[in-house]
Amino acid sequence: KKVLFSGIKPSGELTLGNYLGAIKNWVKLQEEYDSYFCVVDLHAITVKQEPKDLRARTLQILATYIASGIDPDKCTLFIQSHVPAHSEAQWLLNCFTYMGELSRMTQYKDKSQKLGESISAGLFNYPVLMAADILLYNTDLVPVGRDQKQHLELARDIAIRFNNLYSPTFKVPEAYIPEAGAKIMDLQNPEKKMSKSEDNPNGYILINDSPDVIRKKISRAVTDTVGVINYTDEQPGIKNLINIISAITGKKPENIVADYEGQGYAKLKQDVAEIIIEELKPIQDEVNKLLSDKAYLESIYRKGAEKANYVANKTLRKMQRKIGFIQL
Ligand code: AQP
Repeated sequence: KKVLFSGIKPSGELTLGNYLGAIKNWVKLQEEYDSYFCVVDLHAITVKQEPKDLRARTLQILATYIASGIDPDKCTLFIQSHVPAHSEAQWLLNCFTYMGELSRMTQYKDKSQKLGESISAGLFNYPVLMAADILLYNTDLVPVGRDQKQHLELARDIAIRFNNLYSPTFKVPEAYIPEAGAKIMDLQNPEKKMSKSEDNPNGYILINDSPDVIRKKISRAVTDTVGVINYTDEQPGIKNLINIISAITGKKPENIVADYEGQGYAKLKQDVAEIIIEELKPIQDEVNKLLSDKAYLESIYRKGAEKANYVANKTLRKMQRKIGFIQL
């Protein structure tokens, strides 16, 4: 079986973007691949985190994976910091990555603009840690939203560079960017992707939002003055709502447009809200159930850590040997 790796960072509550761009697709892919799904807590601390919240969210994300249909018996579910090889491999790979490459990453540029002087070195190095995550498991495929494509390309470049410098060590991973849900946009600013660390809560739907909150946020979503439902870049707000329906129902955007011929934005918004509520309700109920059984969650991440440590340490030892470290 080919290997698949992906993860989400516990830097905020999960959004509909994380769900449609990542988790929902993993559920399908797990049948076909030897899958590793990680909660990437080391990535989360690249920006300031409250320890109590970080702990709670880490478990919540793990529970959301399972509640969404990721099967712990088929996949390896683990927490990144339980596998120290990630941090160590990152150091090694740092020495094969150029400052110039990292400073060209758009996510870094966006976030550093927002944070100014107080940006951490960790945020700058973030893509190297992501490369380590992926390369340690001999990953073939990395399902990500479109926003992560550039980071994945860097991981490929680093792998190829290391392989050429020493000898074939890493499998060179491919990105898998599913069309539906590839990029869900901010409801208040549909030129920007929906993000869990966005300040304005009206911009995102949380997986955990109540039906009333979902209805309110969708009804306030920014649209346009055209007044006709089309699927076009000229109407990014409407396009985003259509994309959300498409990602949830599997319907093609052009068929959704046809369904709404002659109808107004209010009807479209009402329907989007109900479709989201119906999709999220069973997940919310299951997450709550899982979170009340901490012993079960612990058994899952312990089992996951054991398998992940075994595989990751093997790759790490290989890297150390090739670099020229004396091994114990
Ligand atoms: N808006 C989105 N549309 C589609 N996919 C998305 N993803 C994130 N936002 C969208 C996908 O979710 C996965 C996990 O992402 P992450 O948490 O590791 O980092 P991120 O991409 O930086 O996510 P956020 O929500 O924007 O977090 P913050 O605000 O903390 O930076 C990835 O597969 C990503 O593509």
